[in-house]
Amino acid sequence: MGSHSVEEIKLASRGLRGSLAESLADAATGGLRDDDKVLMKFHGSYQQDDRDLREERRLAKLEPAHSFMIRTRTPGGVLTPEQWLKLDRIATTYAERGFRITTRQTFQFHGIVKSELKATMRVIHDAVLDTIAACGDVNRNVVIATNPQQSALHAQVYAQATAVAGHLLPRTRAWYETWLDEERVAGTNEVEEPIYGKAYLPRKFKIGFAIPPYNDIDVFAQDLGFIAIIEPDAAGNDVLAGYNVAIGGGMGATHGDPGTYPRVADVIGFIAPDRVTALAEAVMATQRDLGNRELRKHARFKYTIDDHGLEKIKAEIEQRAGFALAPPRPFAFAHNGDRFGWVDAAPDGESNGDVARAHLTLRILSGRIVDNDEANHLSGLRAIAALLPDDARFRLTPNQNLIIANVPAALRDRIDALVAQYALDGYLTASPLRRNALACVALPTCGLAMAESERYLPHVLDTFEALLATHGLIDVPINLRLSGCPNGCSRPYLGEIALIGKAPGRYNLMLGADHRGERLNTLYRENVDEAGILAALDPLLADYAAAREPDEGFGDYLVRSGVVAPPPRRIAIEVQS
Ligand code: SRM
Ligand code: SF4
Repeated sequence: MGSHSVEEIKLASRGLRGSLAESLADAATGGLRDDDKVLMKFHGSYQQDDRDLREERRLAKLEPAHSFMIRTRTPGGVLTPEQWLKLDRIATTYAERGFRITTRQTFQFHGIVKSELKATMRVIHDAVLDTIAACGDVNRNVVIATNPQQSALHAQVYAQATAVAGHLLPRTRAWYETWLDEERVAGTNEVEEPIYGKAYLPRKFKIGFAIPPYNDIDVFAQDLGFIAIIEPDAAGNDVLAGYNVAIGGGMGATHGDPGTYPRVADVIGFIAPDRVTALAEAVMATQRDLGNRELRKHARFKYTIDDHGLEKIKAEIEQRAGFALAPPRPFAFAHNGDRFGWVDAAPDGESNGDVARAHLTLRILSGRIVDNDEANHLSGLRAIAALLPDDARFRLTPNQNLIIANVPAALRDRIDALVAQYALDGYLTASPLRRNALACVALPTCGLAMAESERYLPHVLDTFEALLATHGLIDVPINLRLSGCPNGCSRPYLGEIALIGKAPGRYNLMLGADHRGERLNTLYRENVDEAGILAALDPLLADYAAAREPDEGFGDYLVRSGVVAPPPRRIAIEVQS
């Protein structure tokens, strides 16, 4: 990263401007200056290179094949059909491999060359979207429950969550100046960052809103989670009473560094709905001021909490917010996956006018939307977007899937025909394993990948399905998650089975999480290849098939039968020497 620390770069950046303009104008290289690479993240983009080509280019004495990943900011992952069509143009004009729904309800485009970055950002702006704070040491895209069966509640929670997202957005005009050539007027564009200050946060910060009984956002993996508490009012109608607050979740860890670990969040109390924004600001400000700015590997909020103690952090939050948290209220999660297929929209929900509406959840493997030899999903979704009325919506799910929402009843058959024509109907026949599996991006773009993930998932699914079939378990929902390294972008430590990349072709096998997103898994085999993974799973699946209780999940069975010890709130990802 050059000679400056990230903290120095942020402080000297004049509101995230740095020398990005000069870096972008330098035609001698496809990359950016070192300090600008850091600042670029706050603009929602990463400099990457094609790792498949790295060695070949090194031998040819060429600089790496630089290109950029761009991540949008889409709180709750909601888009209009028109916005979809505009982003589709990026996928067909500037990006490689289509586009990709992420585990935080955003889109990522890969392979954009430096000279086309501005044009791409302009399309995003034209779609009334941006990429501000999609990456970097700031509050990231706020994730929001997507359950289409809870439309009225979803609308309420969505409104609150987007208000929080807007409130915590950096105020600098740097994005508009850099990408849209907004004129810089001395003195007026140098806005203060009232919440962040000049050094922003010590590290990334993540907020999510869950609506029980579904935990489709994995609320316990968030730095700050809000769990909607739904209670009957005097007339017996379900209403939003407020939120339980959970703090200190996080997945990231580093091989060989036992000071880093995945951790599930602690529920610290309950607040009324009108206190959400104040509470979110108080929690983020606590992390801003108490978080570790010396050691980036130890800078996430989970470490701040463990270093200072949960009670002290809670008191700090209450003092900053100006109110005390009430005791947490009861809630229960049933599942952390998505629910596929059509559901009718609730009449009092987000449906518009008198027309009956419905929502269709589609399975998108690894969130990758692309036209290739196997299917033309990009073209299919373009055709669907063109058919939808303005008030229909696309909703991205944090499980990398897609909901086509608010579809007028009269259009259902035509949508179904397009879904079938473009092979988007995999959700109808896929095994539960395939429907719920998550894989992070990893190779060839991710600079941190140690092993394959997205490209390996189809093979893993075929292999695991064959194994499940031999044990009569093909219809059992088992939650599988793959990550190409221990950073955990697919939230793998909440998978009933997880493979964590350790080296090419080698993974740590983690087992025993539940399917509610509440319990972490545990290291079962370290640094094993595919044969080792299958050899470890085979007898466990045989036992599970023989001895499981009705509806008992694989992870729950492994813990009940003592194969895996119930893990603590934080876990080691490798054997500690
Ligand atoms: Fe992530 C870094 C991809 C969700 C934990 N993540 C990265 C980078 C940017 C690699 C890098 O730093 O060079 C990856 C880009 C790969 C590529 O080529 O596109 C990357 N992360 C992703 C996405 C696209 C994975 C996906 O398959 O969908 C997700 C984008 C989310 C978004 O739209 O904002 C993504 N990353 C997550 C999540 C899951 C979540 O937030 O729910 C986590 C675990 C939760 C957490 O933060 O603890 C996650 N990503 C990390 C970490 C570990 C952070 C830590 O605390 O140690 C890194 C590495 C880092 O920050 O240093 C990382
Ligand atoms: Fe890259 Fe690791 Fe995240 Fe996968 S888990 S996208 S390999 S940083």
